[in-house]
Amino acid sequence: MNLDFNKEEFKRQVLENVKTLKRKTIETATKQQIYQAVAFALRDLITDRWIATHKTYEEKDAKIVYYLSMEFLMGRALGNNLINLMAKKEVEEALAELGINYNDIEEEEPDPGLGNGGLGRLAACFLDSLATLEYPAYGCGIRYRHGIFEQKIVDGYQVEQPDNWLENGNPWEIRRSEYACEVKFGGNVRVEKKENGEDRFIQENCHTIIAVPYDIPILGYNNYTVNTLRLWDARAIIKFDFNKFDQGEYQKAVEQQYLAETIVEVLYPNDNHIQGKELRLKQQYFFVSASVQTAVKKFKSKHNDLKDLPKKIAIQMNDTHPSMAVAELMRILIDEEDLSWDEAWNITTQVCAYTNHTIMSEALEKWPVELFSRLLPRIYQIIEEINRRFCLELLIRYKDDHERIRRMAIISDGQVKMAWLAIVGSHSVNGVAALHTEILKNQELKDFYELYPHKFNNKTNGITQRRWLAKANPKLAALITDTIGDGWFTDLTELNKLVPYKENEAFRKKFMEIKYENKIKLAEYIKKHNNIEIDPNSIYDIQIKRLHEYKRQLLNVLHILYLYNQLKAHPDMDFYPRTFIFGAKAAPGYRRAKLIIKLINTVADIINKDEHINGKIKVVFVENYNVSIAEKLFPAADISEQISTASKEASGTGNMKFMLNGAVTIGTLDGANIEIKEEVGDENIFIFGLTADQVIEYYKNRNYNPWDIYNTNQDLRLVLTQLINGFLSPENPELFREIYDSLLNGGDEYFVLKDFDSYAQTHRRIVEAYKNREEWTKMQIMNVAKSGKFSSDRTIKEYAEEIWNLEPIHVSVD
Ligand code: HBZ
Repeated sequence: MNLDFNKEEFKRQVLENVKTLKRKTIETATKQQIYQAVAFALRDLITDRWIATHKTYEEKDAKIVYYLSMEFLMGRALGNNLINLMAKKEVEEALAELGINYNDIEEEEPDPGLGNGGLGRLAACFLDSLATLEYPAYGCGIRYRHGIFEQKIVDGYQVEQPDNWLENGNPWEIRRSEYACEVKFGGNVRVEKKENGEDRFIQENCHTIIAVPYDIPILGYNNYTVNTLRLWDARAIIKFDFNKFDQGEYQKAVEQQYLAETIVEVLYPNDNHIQGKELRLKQQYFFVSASVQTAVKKFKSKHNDLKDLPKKIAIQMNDTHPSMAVAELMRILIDEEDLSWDEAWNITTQVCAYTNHTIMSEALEKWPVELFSRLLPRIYQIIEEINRRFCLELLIRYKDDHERIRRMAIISDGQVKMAWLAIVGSHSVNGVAALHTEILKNQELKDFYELYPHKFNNKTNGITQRRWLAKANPKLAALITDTIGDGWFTDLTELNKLVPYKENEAFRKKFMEIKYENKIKLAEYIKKHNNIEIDPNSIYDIQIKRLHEYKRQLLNVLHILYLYNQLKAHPDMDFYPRTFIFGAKAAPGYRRAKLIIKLINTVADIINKDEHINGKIKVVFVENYNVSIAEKLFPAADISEQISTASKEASGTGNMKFMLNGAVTIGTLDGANIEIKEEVGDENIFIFGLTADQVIEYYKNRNYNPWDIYNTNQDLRLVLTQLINGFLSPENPELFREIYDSLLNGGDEYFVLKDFDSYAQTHRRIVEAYKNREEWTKMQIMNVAKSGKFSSDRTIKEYAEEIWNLEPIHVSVD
């Protein structure tokens, strides 16, 4: 334990909190109230080191990284904080002595879902690693009143309900109104002459919103570092002029408050897709401006010369969503700090860095000039000037290659290209897996790579082992620690030491038992939530991630239907029992993705109800997939489905969570799957399908015809026909016509049919391998043992050393 933890004192504090906060006794308090009392008691214990951390950073004048992200998919804090404080056992005991079951309390915490998927969860893993590695860091984002919607499945369809995570308040946050700042929208820009004859730009007639920060502590593992996640809330400025405060003024003031608050009302629920809404642009500038202003203010409180800014702060932009940071920093340096353009530009490009998370063209952010310039006139003006100077540079370099210059311009075709702004305004541009970075360099961002080769670099994603092994899979974590010690908590490559144990029968037995226990626990969860019985002796084959056509849940479900047809046609065939589990939210406006959810549930219903197959196949769609549910799924998996169309998945991080928990991957050569294969070896992973190069070739040559496959593969033809012949939905045979058409008449953009045969064959190989339980267990152990590279600690160290030039700062508490 690394906490000065006094059990009696802690119990006393919990009782006290129940009384003073809730006016209850421990006997009469609800579980939710007890959860809050426990959370507050822990926050108290953390506060001293939180203060000490900031004092240390001040005293050492540390360089700080600001990680700007529209999304932080944190998951529950209680259990994770106890892991990092190494106080889980003690707190469990203290609560038990009060007659409270810790697990019940943990389930009371709402899951803060302030993100969509991989990008938001990556930000959360990064914060954990930054604190554990003692790097001075702020996460900066938005305190959405409503995070990602809650998904209900009604009659097989996804239905969205608002997520009310703040309903009971959030015991982990502290409102810091003393650090509020103003953010300006709209109005116009007036130019006046400075004494030296230069122009001064003044924003007038603006609509000003107040940004109020809420701070959440981010604990390092086994150290005294407590960093801060700063989430901004929006308030209106209400000037109380009591003389004028008649009915109309009052109404106006309340309205203004309401309008201001809509900025932070809701997280946009799209993943890898943009919606181009004015409110989204407001959200972006709102949190970027507040965060950048704060960073500069903090610097100025200790330093005079802004040229030193890059020595003291780094800004990392998590995708293009915060890319206005480039223009906002320019605005502050020029308009407020009186620097020249060149000085300001030099500073800005040294401070800013950009991470790209996708090559999906529908995710590339572009804003109409009309909207942008109306909402953010001064920022737009600055971007115009950045663009003007940039195009001049291009003209000098590329002379009359006008086509190239047009492609590269930050403003063109009436749109502002946010990725171009991010690249031009940064000193570093990184992809999130080796293949992804290569595709950026050679395809999507080729023009920019040729211009700025030095900016491009790869930072393969990672995940935190504290949440995804220690917390999610305590039994496996304990077995590993008993076997090789606890070094893996802070150095995941220690897991390599497990390699020889795959030959140790006693170890294998324990490993298998733990997987089996985790599978039983998941079966209980599924029985409770889906009322479906699944067999823990069956193969658990799991695909959990956002629903997107490129992620190809459709390939998975068509294959399940194919297996079912086989089993029906040959009831006596040798068939190893399989359980297919899905978890996925679809963007509410993504019609086809929602239809695929309906398809999965329809297939599930038919198969699960069919008594003639003796339960040999079960299909489960887990409702409302989120971080907490993920923690139950990864530890129970035998097979990890990572089957995106090659070249489309930038990295994936779920693939790493499965591996760390001993599941074997079936996957395409996409994203980080390639690096997983390199680590684990060809014999411990199942690869199928087209390569990225092949996919890209097909796109170029347009010579793929899905009908060729339809005409030659009769098993697949049957499955496709079942989509439209009433087999699945007799009451509405046309229900899945859209999916059928997308595959056959729409060109099968994601090569579902093209990869089907290879996928089916690879599944056959997997089942054969699974039957040899001892050899399979060795494969699972190898997956755990070789997952060391995929710790976010490794990733963060690379960012710190190669992009941010950041040093760890040790915090001690006397
Ligand atoms: O970022 C994901 C990638 O798809 C995944 O391959 C990668 O592992 C992960 C972390 O690098 N991208 C996203 O999750 N993207 C979004 O969620 C998103 C959200 C809003 C947007 C655009 C993208 O407007």
